[in-house]
Amino acid sequence: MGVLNVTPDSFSDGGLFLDPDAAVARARQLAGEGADLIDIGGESTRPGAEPVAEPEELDRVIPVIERLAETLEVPISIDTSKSTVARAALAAGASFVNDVTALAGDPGMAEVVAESGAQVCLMHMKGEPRTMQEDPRYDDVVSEVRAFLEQRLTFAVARGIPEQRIWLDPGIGFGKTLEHNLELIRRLGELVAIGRPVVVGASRKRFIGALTGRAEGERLAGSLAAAVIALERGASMLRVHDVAATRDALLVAGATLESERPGPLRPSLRGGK
Ligand code: HH2
Repeated sequence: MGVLNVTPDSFSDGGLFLDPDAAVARARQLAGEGADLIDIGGESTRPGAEPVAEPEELDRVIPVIERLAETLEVPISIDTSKSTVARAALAAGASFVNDVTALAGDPGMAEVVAESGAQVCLMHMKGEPRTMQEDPRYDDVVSEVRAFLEQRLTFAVARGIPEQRIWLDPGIGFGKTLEHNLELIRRLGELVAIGRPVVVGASRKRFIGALTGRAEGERLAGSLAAAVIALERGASMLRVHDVAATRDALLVAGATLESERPGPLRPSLRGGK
């Protein structure tokens, strides 16, 4: 999953792709580098981020999706927690909804996903972006995240979204300390055991900066280490900014692991199954 933030303030690519021409070119570049899905977002969820009003979010993402939908050879994901934005994005050609609130942020979201036939990623977050990094605490982070994801999965299915269309994500960096993030990746198998494919978004995140002392743009090597371990622990999709390098790392790691154990769950991004 290649990240495309059409925002002025995202933590690593904020301001770079706010111009629709630049955003469209970036999406094509990510697809050319080997992304299987392009995740387009118009609202930053970095720690401390302020919410974006719906008209502004629509203005940022819809023109880009409209221009890409007909020509891009890979599916498009809309990274939003607003049902109106998801509905418009799906109408414009997206086929995947990446909701960092796991359908809990907007009461209309489950229905939009259910009716459209789109796939959906349900992510764990403790609190909300503005305040989530203020001393997050868990008894056992993996058990809590697992219980939350199971509960949101049950909710989504009860609201008419077939289980086969649902992906789960521990939400690296969303209300988690460095240790919480490392433990979630280390014990990812406990989340894979829920039985749905797991997405991991560790790319360029703050915990990598905390370990390496590097700024956002210099965290590729650390991000690749996290991606490879996540793959080895059963992740099915990695949400990343640096697609070409990640693809190579995953190809080599995947080929090396292949003979040892069955590959991770690889659901198709195209047929909804
Ligand atoms: N991380 C971010 C945003 N959306 N979605 C999923 N499913 N998983 C993630 O880990 C995740 C996500 C934050 O990263 P980014 O989009 O690069 O930054 P920002 O939120 O500042 O736009």
